[in-house]
Amino acid sequence: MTTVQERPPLGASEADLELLLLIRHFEQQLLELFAAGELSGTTHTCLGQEYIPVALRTLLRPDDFVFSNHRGHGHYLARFADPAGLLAEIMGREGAVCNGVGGSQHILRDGFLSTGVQGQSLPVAAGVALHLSRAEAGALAVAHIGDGTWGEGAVYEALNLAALWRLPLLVVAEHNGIAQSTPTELQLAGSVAGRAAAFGIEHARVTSQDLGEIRALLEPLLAAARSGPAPLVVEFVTHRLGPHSKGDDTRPAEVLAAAAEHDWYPAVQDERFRQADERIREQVAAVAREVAARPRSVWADRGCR
Ligand SMILES: Cc1ncc(C[n+]2csc(CCOP(=O)(O)OP(=O)(O)O)c2C)c(N)n1
Repeated sequence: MTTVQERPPLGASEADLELLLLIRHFEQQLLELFAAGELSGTTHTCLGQEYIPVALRTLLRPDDFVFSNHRGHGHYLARFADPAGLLAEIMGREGAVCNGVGGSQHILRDGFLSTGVQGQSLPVAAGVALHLSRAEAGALAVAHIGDGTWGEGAVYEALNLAALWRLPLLVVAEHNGIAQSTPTELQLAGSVAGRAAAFGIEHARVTSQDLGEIRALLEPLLAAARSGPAPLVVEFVTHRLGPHSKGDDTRPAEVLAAAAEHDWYPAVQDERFRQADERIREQVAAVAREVAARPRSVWADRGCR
């Protein structure tokens, strides 16, 4: 069994560590709020996958457009560091990013759009990439999708045009081995790499959770996608620690234990970590108390922030 000491350090700067912990505690707080009956609807946490948007944080530019999916809180927090706005959105309270209309999965803010409809973002992202290639040289449209979403036809229409028209489209595939309750091997023929290759699209596979290693690998690839321009698929081999949404984990105990073995959280337990961990846990709890005390948001046609 891998022990804490044997795990590699994450290569995390102070800002990286704070963001990793912000996302982790935000997600855990959400699950607690649901369990306490404080939230309605549903939510999909990115527990275990936090390091992906954190690694990408320093590689993305302000003029890039990020398309997120149903598991998007980490993507949003890495872009805006705004837990109160996001929680207010999920709780339907004043100060919500989209007046509480979008909830957990549908957020629009300054070059950031999320959707809960699997595959929907890819054609839209390809269209935005086309615009960017004409109007904002060097900017990328970045779309996060899971492994299950490679079963959606819209993905391939988008990849086809992205390759044909040489669009600056970065597809981030968060391959956590399961789509809701279906293991990848039961729903995906071939591989993500093979599918990118079918369109002549560059593909990179990231197995590390070390932020420094990931950035060193991806920096030249993203630079090439920007300057080409050209599409790029980056596949993160990752692990979903929590349920699909709130309490719907169908995986047997040994599979859950194997996923937990890959958690970055126990791998960074030094003094710097422990101090930040406590501080940020309390900070997120304080945000939750403060947001819960706000008046309900009003569904008005005021657009999004
Ligand atoms: C078009 C469409 N079909 C089905 C669903 C229901 N659904 C939501 S998430 C999900 C699984 C997605 O799996 P994956 O792409 O692997 O992402 P993960 O949840 O593992 O992050 C499904 C089937 C949906 N939201 N949209």
